[in-house]
Amino acid sequence: MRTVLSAALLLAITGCGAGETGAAASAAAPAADAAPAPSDAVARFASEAGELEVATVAGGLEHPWGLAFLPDGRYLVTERPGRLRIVAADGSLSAPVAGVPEVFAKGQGGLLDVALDPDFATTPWIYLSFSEPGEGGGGTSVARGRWENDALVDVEVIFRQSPKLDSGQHFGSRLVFDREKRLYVTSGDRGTQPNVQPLDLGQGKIFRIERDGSIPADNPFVGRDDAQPAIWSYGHRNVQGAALHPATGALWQTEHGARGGDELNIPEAGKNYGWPVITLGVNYNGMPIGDGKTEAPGMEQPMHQWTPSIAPSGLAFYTADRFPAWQGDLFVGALAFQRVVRLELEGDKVVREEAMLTDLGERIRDVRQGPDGYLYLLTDAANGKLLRVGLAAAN
Ligand SMILES: [Ca+2]
Repeated sequence: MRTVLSAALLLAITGCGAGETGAAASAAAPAADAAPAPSDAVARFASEAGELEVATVAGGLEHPWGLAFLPDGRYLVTERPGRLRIVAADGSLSAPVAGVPEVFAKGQGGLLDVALDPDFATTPWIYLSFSEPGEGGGGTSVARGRWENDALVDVEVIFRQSPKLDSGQHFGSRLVFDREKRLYVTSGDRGTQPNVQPLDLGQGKIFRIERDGSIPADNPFVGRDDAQPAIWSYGHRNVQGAALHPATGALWQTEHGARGGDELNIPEAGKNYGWPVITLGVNYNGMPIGDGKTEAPGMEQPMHQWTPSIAPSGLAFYTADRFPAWQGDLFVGALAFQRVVRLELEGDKVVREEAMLTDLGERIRDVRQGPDGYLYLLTDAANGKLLRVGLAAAN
C-alpha cells in the first residue's frame, strides 16, 4: 500500500528541503539486489488533467540518474555509482555497459547524465556526464564513446570542469544539445561559493561545447584571458535539470537553492544568474547567505522559484500528441518534495503550477518525454525504478 506523506513529514525526513543531502547520505547504502521482474500493475493517481497511470518499467536500479531512449526501443539508464545499463522493453537490465569511465563516486558524485548524439543514426556516439577523479579530487566531466554492439568504444573525455575539488557536493550535471548540435553541460558550485562568480574557475557554470569538445567561436567569453572559453552562463548553484525549449530553441534549466530559492532560469549567453551574491534562499541553519541580497545590478532574476525547496532534478517539455492536455507544459522532477511539478507556460512565463504524484512516495531524479509520448521518470533510491506515466482517459 502507498503511504501518503504530509509535507511536514517530508521535511522531517529530508531535512529542510535539503534534497541532495538525503541523496548523499544514502550513497553508502548497499547495492541493490538483482533486478526484480517488472510489475504489470499500474498505480493510479489523481491529477488536474485526469487520472494518471504509473507503470513500473524496471526496478533494481541503484540511484539511477539519467535516461535516454535508444532508437530500437530500449532505454539507457545511468546508475550513480558508475554503471550504464540497457533496459529492455520487458524491464530486464543488462550487465554494466563496457567502456564507461571511472567515476569519482563520492557523495553526490558518480555517473550522471546520458545523451545520444543528435545524428545518432549516422554518428552513433553516446555522451556521459560524470564526476571524474583526478588531481585535487573530482570534477564534472563529459566523455563520449561510439555505440557498438551494446558497448562504448573509442571513449574519450571531451570536457573537464577545472579545477577539481575534494568535495562530494554539487556536480550538476545535465547534457542538452541545441539546434546547432552544440552541447550544453551544466555543473554546480561543488560546495565552494567563492569559485562561482570568477570566470576563470569552472564551478557554478553552464558550459557550451562542440560535440568533439572544441569551443564554439561565438561563445560569450571567447578571446578573454580572464575567463574559461567554454562558459555559457554563470552564477549557478547546482543545475540538475535542463531542457531545450521546443519552440524557441533556448536552454531552460532548474537549480537547487540552499534552504529555499530553487530556481527556473533561461540562461542567456554570458549572463550572471547571481549565486551566491543574490538568492531567495538562506543557509540550512536559517542564517542569510552572504549579505542576504535578493537582487543586484548585472544579475538575473529567476523565471520561477520554489521556497521551500523542492530540490529539482530532471526537466522536460511535453510536445507529444498522445496527451494533448499536457502539450506545451514543462515537467520538473523533485527530490525533497517528492513529486513531479507540471508548469503551464504562456511564452516564457509560468502561469500555473501543479504538484503531481505527491502520493507516489518517491524522490524523482529524472523526467523525460519518451518517443511514445509517455512521460518517463527515474526514482532516486538504492532500489530505484524507471516509471512510465500517462493519462488514463487518453489511452
Ligand atoms: Ca539565481
